[in-house]
This record gives sequence, C-alpha cells and structure tokens, in this order.
Amino acid sequence: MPHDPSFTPTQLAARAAYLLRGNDLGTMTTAAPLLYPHMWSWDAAFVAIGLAPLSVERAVVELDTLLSAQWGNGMIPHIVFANGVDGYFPGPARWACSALSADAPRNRHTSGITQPPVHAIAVQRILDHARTRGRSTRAVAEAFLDRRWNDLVRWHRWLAECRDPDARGRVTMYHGWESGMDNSPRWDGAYANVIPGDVPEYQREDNKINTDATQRPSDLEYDRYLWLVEEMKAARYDDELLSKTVSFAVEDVFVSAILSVACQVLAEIGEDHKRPRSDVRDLYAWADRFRAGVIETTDERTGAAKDYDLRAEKWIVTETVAQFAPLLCGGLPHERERALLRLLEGPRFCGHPDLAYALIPSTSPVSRDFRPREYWRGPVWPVMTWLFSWCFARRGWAERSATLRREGLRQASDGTFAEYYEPFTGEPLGSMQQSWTAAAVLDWLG
Ligand code: 9WN
Repeated sequence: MPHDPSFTPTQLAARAAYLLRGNDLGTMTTAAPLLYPHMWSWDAAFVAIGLAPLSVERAVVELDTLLSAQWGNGMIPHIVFANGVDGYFPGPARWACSALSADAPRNRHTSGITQPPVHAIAVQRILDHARTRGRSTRAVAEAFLDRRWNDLVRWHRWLAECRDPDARGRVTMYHGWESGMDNSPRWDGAYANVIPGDVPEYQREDNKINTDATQRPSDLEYDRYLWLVEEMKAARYDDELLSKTVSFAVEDVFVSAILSVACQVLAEIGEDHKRPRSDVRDLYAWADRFRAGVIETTDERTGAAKDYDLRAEKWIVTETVAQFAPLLCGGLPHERERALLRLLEGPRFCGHPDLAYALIPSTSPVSRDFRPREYWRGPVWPVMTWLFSWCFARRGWAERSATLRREGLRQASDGTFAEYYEPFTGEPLGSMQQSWTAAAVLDWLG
C-alpha cells in the first residue's frame, strides 16, 4: 500500500523549500546531503527550476556556479565538486581532469564526463518567474542571459558537434553515468562488452551511505564504471580520441530528445531576447536534427524509440522510460504517436494494475529486466515525472500533464523527497532529501 499522504500542499512546499535551503552550500546546492554531497549537472538545472519560484536571484546563482565550471570545449561536466568536501567516489583526484586536459577549468574541480542537457528548460523557468516579479528581479534574469548566452550556445554546440560528429541526430555517450540513468537495462549489453583491465584500487562511498545493496549498482558494475574512467583518462578526455578508444559508446535516444527540446527552448528564448540570428538558426537546426534522429529509431507500429550500441553495431531494445523519448520532442506521425501514448498509459507502464501511482516506472513491470527496488531498473523517479509533465504541457497535452503532476504530488506527499520510489508499494528509496525531488514539488506547487 502507498504511504498515507501526510502533508498538505502548503506543508509540502514549505518542507521542500526548507530542504533546498538545507542542501545549499552557498553558491551550489548538493544533489543530496549524504549520498551526493556535490553539484551534479542535470540536478543543478532541476534545482534551479525549484529555486526559481522561491528566488530568481538564487536560481541564477545555481546556474552561474555550474557554468563557471564549463570546460573550454563547451562541455558542462557531470559533477562540479564542492571545495573541501569529500564523501563521494570517484572524487577530483581520481578524475585528474586539470592534469590531463587543457579544456578542464583551472578554478574548479570537475568530473570528465557530461550529463543530459536540461539546462535551457531551467533558463526558461527562471525567465517565466522573473516576468512575474519586479523590475530589479527581471534585470537579474536579463543580465544572466546576457552573461551566459554564449556559454549556453557553446554547450549545445559541443553536444551537436563533438557528440554527434557525423550529424546522425543522436548524442553519443561514453559512460552510463552520462545518460543520468546509470545502470538502466538499456546499457546491459554495452556494459557486457566492457572488460575491466587494471582498475587502480578504490573504495566505494555510496554503499556506506545506502547500505541496502539492492538499491545501488553492484561491485562488478562499479568496476566497469571505474574502468571506463581509466580509458577516458588514457585519452586525456579528448573528444576525438574517446570516440575511437572507449569501450562503451552508445547513441542515447533519451538524451537526444532532451537535446532537441533544449535547443528548441533556447532558440525561442534567443528570438524573444534578440540574440544573434546565427545562434538562433543553429539552435533550430539542431532541434530539428536531433528530433529526426530520435524519430528514425522508432518502431513503426508502437512508436517506441531505441538506443544504438556503436561498439556492437546493434540497436538496443529494452522496455524502459527511454522508449517514450519521442513524446518529449515530438515529430512522430500522428498514428504512431497515439500508439506510443497508448503504450505509456496502458498496462505495460502507467496503467499497470499493481502500481501505487499512475506514474512511469524506469523499467516496465512486465519486462524481464524489471527489478522494483534496483537503481534505474524499475523504481519511479519523481524528476522524470516532472520532465514528462513539463514536456506534455508544452506539447499542448494539458490533461496528461496534470495527471502526472497530480500523481507525482500524491507520491511526494510522504515528505521524504526520496530519490526514487518502489512502484508497487510507494516505498521511498535511495537517497532521502534529494534536491531535485524537492525542486519538482516546488515547481508543481509554485
Ligand atoms: C553518478 C545525482 C546523480 C544523478 C544521476 C543518478 C546518480 C551518480 C551515482 O545520482 O548518479 O553520476 O553515484 O549514482 O543516476 O542521474 O544525476 O543525483
């Protein structure tokens, strides 16, 4: 049974705001207080979305901190490490970015990989909120856009040019961590071909904090994660070398859909705010390219999208949330889109009769890969609910968006702000006090 809803919306919003204040280190918000004591890239964007209704100024600071760690080539790194904070492995010493790459920032420690590009959505939410505020707040948002426009375009350009050099319309990822869905069954085949060589000794930190082994990736998975880091270090994080040498390389259809949406959103912002026409043109072109790349992967009958394993030269067919990528960016022919919506709302996903809430499980409960408590293999991620709900509203599906919001809020009303939830029982799992869960709630209630 789901946990009894214990908090009213007002109480829940107050607790969410309190949580973000508690996780605030000053100019960055940790992804979670214990398990993730640093800034993560896509978490930071969602955090900014949650901060915007509380303080546009503070939301801007969050994105400024993230962008101040952008690499010379345009990459936004997946982690920006908090100064003087340990407690997460791999930390700065293991990544050794500034020693190996001239592109790594000198003033900040970061990881050497990236994460999904949801940041333009955060910029848009900040501008939306600023519009309802006084002149000085609007000026803060405008100044942010002036200051960071080029960085945001550089970020999208890097993804388009360095992670899709042959213009196939899909973003290549060299690590499951880059997808944000670390050990989703989507990556099982690709990881099976990663044979860890001499991985320098290491101690995991995550399993000291979350001691339930079923909720986190296994040791063998970690060996592979760490081996890929060694391969990247050997390539000095050089984009071209990575494409030839890293033993994990997949075209991620979900990230590609996000990139398409983000380029579209940023192009629209650019038009509204009179940014250079050539930037706006490039952004629209990338939005189209990645939308087409996503659509090209879809099943003719169901509309479901798939990833591609570049090393094995094989399509990856799994029943996960990523199948619904085309619903984020649009572009499917009408009938195929209706079929995909039926799949989403039917018994293989949100309409499964045993679900506690009608929300999208990370892996379909009827898939043989489904594990209700395991990381990215079954549980529901509130932040994914938020992303779909926001994209659906943007696509004009007000009712579908409202349903996800309503169910998402029911799930969150236990007040734990869990990283993810068991789909049948509604049990909160993973890290508690996860910043992006609080952020989703704040946006919904804002
Ligand atoms: C590795 C911070 C991050 C999220 C990811 C999520 C998890 C890290 C980990 O936590 O990844 O990057 O140690 O498991 O999978 O999406 O950004 O919340």
